[in-house]
Formats: sequence, C-alpha cells, structure tokens
Amino acid sequence: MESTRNKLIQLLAANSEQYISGQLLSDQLKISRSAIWKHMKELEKDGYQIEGKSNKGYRIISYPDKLSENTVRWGLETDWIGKNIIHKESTTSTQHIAHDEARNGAAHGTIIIADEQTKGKGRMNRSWFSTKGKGMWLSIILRPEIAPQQAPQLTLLTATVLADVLQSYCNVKPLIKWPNDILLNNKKTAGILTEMQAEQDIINYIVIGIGLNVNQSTLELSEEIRHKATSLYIETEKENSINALIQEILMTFEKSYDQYIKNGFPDIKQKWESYGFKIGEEITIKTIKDHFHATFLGIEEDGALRIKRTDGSIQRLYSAEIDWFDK
Ligand code: BTX
Repeated sequence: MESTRNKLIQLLAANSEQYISGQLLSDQLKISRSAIWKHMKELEKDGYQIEGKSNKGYRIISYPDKLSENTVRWGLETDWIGKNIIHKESTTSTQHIAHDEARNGAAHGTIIIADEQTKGKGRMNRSWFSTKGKGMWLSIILRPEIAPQQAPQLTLLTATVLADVLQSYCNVKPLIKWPNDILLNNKKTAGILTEMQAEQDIINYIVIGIGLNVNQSTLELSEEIRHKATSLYIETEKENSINALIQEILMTFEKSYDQYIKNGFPDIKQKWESYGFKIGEEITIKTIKDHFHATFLGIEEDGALRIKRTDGSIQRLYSAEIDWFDK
C-alpha cells in the first residue's frame, strides 16, 4: 500500500505542471482506476491538494507541510544528495539509523530525517533536545574520498552551509562558534555532530548530524538550555517550513561539498572566518588537561583552531572547547 502510494506521488510530482490521466496512472501502477481514486482521497486527507478534472486527469497543486520522504523530495534540485531519503516520525537518533544504513551499504548522499528524537546525540556523549515537529533533525551519509584527518573540515564546511542558509534564506545574522555551534544573538540555534567509520587511510563513511531549532517558542526549549539556546522562531517571530529549510540546506550543502572536493579547503576557511565568532578577541580554552586564556586568530588550512598564547607563541589545537568573558 505504502509503496503504491509513494509511486503515485512520484508520478504526479514528475508531471506537476500537467494533468496525468487516471488511465495512465492505472496502467503504470497496475491497479484499477477506482483504486487510484481511493488513493487520491487518502492523499487529500493527509493534506495534499489534488485537482481532478474529468476529461484531463489529476495534478498535485500543493504538498502538506509535514515531513515525509515525498515532501522533501518534491522540488529538491540536487544531483546526488537526498536521492535516498529515510523519514521517521520518532526515533532514538537519526545518527543511529544512519550508521546502520551506512554499514549496510547506503549510498553517498543518503539522508535520514525525523520529526522527533528521543535520544538525540550531541558531541562527547552530550544530549541534544529534539522537540517533536519543531526542528530539523537530519543526518547525512557521506563517502568522501579524502584522508580521515581531513574529516573535521567537513564539520566546518557544514557550519558554513548552515550559516549561509540562515543568512540568505531566513534573513538573520548567524555566527559560528568554533568548531560547530551556530549562534544567533549569542545563543545556540544549531549544532553539528560528525561521526566517522574509517581505517588507517580510508574513510568508510561519515555521518554528519545537524540539529537546527526552527519553530520552538522559548517555553518549548528545555529549561536546562533556555538561557543559552534559541530558535529561528524566537529570533524572527516567524514560523518556517522545516521541509523548505531541509531542501535549502541540502542544495547548498551539495554545491559547497562539490566545490570543496574540487578546490580543497581554502574557500571554506575564508567563509568560515567571515562568520567566525570572537576572532581577534581573547577567549578561554579548555582542553582535556589544560585551561588558559589566548587570542583567537582564526582557523588553519586543516581546520584546526589557531590561537596566540599570552607568551606570544602561536598554537594550533584540534580538540578544545572555547569560552569567553562578556565584558
Ligand atoms: P554539542 O555537544 O556541541 O551540544 C550539546 C549541548 O548543547 C548540550 O549539552 C546542551 O547544553 C546544548 N543543547 C542540547 N540540545 C540543544 C538544542 N536543541 N539547542 C541548543 N542547545 C542544545 C552538538 O553537540 C551536536 C548536535 C547534533 C544534533 C543532531 S540532530 C540530528 C542528528 N541526530 C542526533 O542524534 N544528533 C544529530
């Protein structure tokens, strides 16, 4: 039932400018015309607007604004990303599904999306609050032909993609806090988690997880994070379509990724620094064994954090947390 329905939507979507006759649909799907009619009624119940004309056939006028494989696919103009879409209403974490799928051979560019995550993952075993229907909870499976040491560059690339989309599509002024927080008004609105399965010189796959707070009101953010987190809705007082945001992000990601594979990291570095939070300012750095003040100079060609210590020495750091004092 489900797959006939999906095929039906795909047939209609492929001809969205024209009517497609009931006879043609019935031939293609190998079901009766009255079965087609029943499917159309079911689609309408789900929020699809379908126009039926007796001597012409059917045409989709609009899609419901709820997440599904079909609603994300409709209008997604990409070559390789999102060609395979897995949607769950509720799941522990889209990262878990992505790892299972990747281990079973899922293609480069496969995406997993969920309305809700019950065990959303942050970095270093932290949790990520993923309120039902209020944000974008997305994982992307990649099989890049780059060295495993370059993988952190993809996190930085993803941060620039999010910043670009938020700026151009949502008209806000995002900043990126090293390495991967997207801030609006100094509060976190998105986070990125990159996980990799690699052997010594070869990446088997990478999963990039992106969490973006979209339509939460302040009260809908968990109390634990309310003082330091925000959403697009809180910042702009406008609701956004999560479907449309996913599409914008995927299209921008594909372009940026293809350029990165062709031209390397320099363009990403420059863009990242144009959004970089606290560049040129004094920050505090926390590593596993140390805690000190330094000036944040920017990022290195390989994506490391570049800092100047108080004794004047320049250092690069690969794994650290940064913080700052508000004056
Ligand atoms: P992170 O470790 O940088 O951030 C986690 C920290 O951020 C938490 O400890 C908490 O303080 C705060 N936080 C938790 N939830 C939120 C939220 N909704 N908004 C703002 N701040 C929050 C960042 O890790 C990586 C997050 C990736 C999330 C995506 S969602 C799709 C995919 N699936 C999954 O399980 N994780 C990724």
